Amino acid sequence: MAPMIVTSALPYSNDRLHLGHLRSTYLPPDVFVRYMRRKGEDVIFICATDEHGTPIALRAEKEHVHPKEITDRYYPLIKGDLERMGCSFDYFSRTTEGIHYEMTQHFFKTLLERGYIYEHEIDLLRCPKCDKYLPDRYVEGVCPFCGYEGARGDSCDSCGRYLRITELKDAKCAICGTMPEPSKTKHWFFKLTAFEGSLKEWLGSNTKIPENVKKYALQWINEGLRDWDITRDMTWGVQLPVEGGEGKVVYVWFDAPIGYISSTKAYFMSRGDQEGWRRYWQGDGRIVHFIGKDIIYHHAIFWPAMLMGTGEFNIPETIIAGEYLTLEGKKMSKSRGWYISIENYLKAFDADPMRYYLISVAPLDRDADFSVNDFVKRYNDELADVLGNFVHRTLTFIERFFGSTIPEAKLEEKDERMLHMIKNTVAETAMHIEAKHFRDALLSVMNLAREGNKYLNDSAPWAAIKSSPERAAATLYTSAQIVKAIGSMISPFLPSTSKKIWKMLGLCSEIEQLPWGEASFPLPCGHKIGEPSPLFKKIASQDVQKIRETLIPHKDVGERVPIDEFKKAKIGIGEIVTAERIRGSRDLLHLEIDLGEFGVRSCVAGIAKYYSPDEMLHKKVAVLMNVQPTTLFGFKSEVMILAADGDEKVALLIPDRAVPSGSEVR
Ligand code: B3M
Ligand code: ZN
Repeated sequence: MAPMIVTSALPYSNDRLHLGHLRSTYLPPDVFVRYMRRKGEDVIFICATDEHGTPIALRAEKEHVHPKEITDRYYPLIKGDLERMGCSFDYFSRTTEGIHYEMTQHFFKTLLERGYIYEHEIDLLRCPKCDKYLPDRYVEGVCPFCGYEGARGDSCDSCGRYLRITELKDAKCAICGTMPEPSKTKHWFFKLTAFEGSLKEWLGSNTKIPENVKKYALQWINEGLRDWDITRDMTWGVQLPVEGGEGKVVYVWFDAPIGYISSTKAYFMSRGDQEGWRRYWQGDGRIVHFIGKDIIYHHAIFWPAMLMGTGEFNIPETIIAGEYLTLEGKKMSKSRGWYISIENYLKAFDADPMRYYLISVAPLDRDADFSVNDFVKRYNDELADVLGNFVHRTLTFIERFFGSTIPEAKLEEKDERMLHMIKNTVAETAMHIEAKHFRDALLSVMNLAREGNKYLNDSAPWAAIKSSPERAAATLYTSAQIVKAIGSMISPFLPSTSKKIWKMLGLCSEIEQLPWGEASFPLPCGHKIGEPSPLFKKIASQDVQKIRETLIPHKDVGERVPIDEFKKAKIGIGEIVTAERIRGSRDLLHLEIDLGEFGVRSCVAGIAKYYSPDEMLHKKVAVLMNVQPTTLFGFKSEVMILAADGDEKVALLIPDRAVPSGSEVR
């Protein structure tokens, strides 16, 4: 088949990766590529770190270092984490390589010459206090399309739309918080509108692009495309190869996907081959991108249009976009510490169990959830009990009953049926992987292990060895063939488990070098197996808590308080008897609270943003009664209301059954 390049989205080099990234972007292509290599295809797997853009520049500015210092720090960490998870890139480059600057400038010049890039004066935002233009993430505000409050100057993370900076509502400078002002400046635009027809035709006629990608992309095209401002007022990035472009660089989303090409070129150059990269990007080369669903716009609209515009390169054959992964049912969030980093995961386990979980938990085009309990359950029930146990039982019986030698066998129908099933599974698994249905593929291998276990139980070689040794021999001959097939077919999914099985089977070939179809070639009678040992040690329930703490670290509560100190705080239940806004303050309410025998007390509470005076009235709430009194806006505040601070959602503490005012909380 024609040469194929497979890519994973290029991670920004200012942060380490977590399970969500693995699930959508890095594991699925690795499974695919490992399989394609065994099929003997001319395939390369390329990635790089995406080192430009405002998040990195902004972070550098905040840390008072050069952006390259940050990307130098993260490049080896990101690459190392992915390698330790078994991601088998042929090359992992960086977008700060010279070759990348050249390729990006080549794109810019070519598109300019062909009339797809033009200059235009526009209003951009300038921070009067920082005295500079604010590109992209230097501005935060509200999305004009969906109202999301955390939108940035270039896109909305909530609805996924690409934004123009001046469209953002309630814009603020990300460095100093000042409201920026519009100001005219010259920029370069990519004529995206010229590609509406071709993009639509490509998406409409391509049968390989999955529905989720097609649906979004076509919807956006139908909403109408707009020309795209591809330059920015900053110094960190690829300089414009044109006059008048001083002080500006290309937008990170213009240069990042070009990184796919420049990294391919870097790979071949590193092997002394100047032109090899062209095979994958030109002629009959096939391009397959794996991405997360939040960057469909960039890959299914901007990127193909850029490629079409140059007239030099092929257009992607397909774009696979993995949906989101939640953690224990909740959205992962780096800032809130709610995520599992690859780094932490690898402190507790090898790569394979997570590869297994993330590929088998749900199809790529569905949202999936990771939960520690479910992980442990699948590990124990599926990896240990189904896969591990089948392999272990088969090999230990062969060791014990046949001196570690594959016995001669007189096969009967039920043995033949299993051998037949091997052939079917090899074909079926291949079919699923080629359709990029990795979950189905893995399930079909696991199903063979499950059937193998059943077959072993039904045939009971441990009993037959006495009553009918020929039967035991046939059973173990057949089971050994199943083990071999599984060991071979599992290699794209669980590469190190596959190697272990290979070794226990006494095979010294490099599994990665063997053709896929070899999975169904039988081990010959008389072949000597190696030493069996368990593949997966079961996780005991008393260890689950420790695992959870390694995977999802929690915040420390800080300094501990001796109980006698705490007892000094007198907390009581009081009824709010009056409530009013305090004039001149947006945050404060003045309340009077009936605390029974402790009297009616005056209180100023910073709660006006969350509760209206009417909502407060007659509520019975928890109150710190002996706080040091103070005066605010002329009102005495002698007690303090207690409330839960739930991340923008403040909630009062209300007793769950009626108690008299003044009841103490202990
Ligand atoms: N650097 C990371 C992301 O948005 C971004 C991908 C670039 S792919 C060319 O997920
Ligand atoms: Zn939005």
